[in-house]
Amino acid sequence: MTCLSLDCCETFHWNYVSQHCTLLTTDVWSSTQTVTEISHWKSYYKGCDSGWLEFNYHCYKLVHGKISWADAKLTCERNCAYLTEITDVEENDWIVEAFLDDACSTRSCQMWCGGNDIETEDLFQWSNSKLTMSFTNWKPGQPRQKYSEKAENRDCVTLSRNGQWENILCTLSKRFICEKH
Ligand SMILES: [Ca+2]
Ligand SMILES: [Ca+2]
Repeated sequence: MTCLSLDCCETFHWNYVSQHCTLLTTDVWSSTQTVTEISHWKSYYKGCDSGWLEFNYHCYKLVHGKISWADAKLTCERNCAYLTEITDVEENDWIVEAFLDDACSTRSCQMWCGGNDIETEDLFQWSNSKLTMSFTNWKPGQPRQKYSEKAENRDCVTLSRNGQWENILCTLSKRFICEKH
């Protein structure tokens, strides 16, 4: 089915009489293939593309090229995804275990996530949803540095191997994690 080969397709309707499908972008999720069946339509959840790992109906991918936060954001968007938004401790722990534990050889290794205070200094939000952070896991002393003028220049958030977050210069080059759905 062509729906399955479309990168941005999340869920779709398949009419098994007329043999055509319609893309959906609803938030109706199921880990099983068939969600509902109404008249001649069946709804499907596509699941994660190969190379992406699934957690709580979201798909994640570590991208290894080290680039700036803005370029990382753009790269995720080109894959119909966004820089990962970490909304609770379970998601934070899972990302560390799934990606950083293996990919990091040093304790100081860190990767971009979607957190930033680019729009308003000291107001940290997620780039895709624009939501203000509720759950946070800052490294002690973060997100403000000892000298406030330093904090003003540091607007982008990384996740470190130990699970803690750090607010650093957005122009630094880091690997990053994209999230979908
Ligand atoms: Ca998330
Ligand atoms: Ca800042």
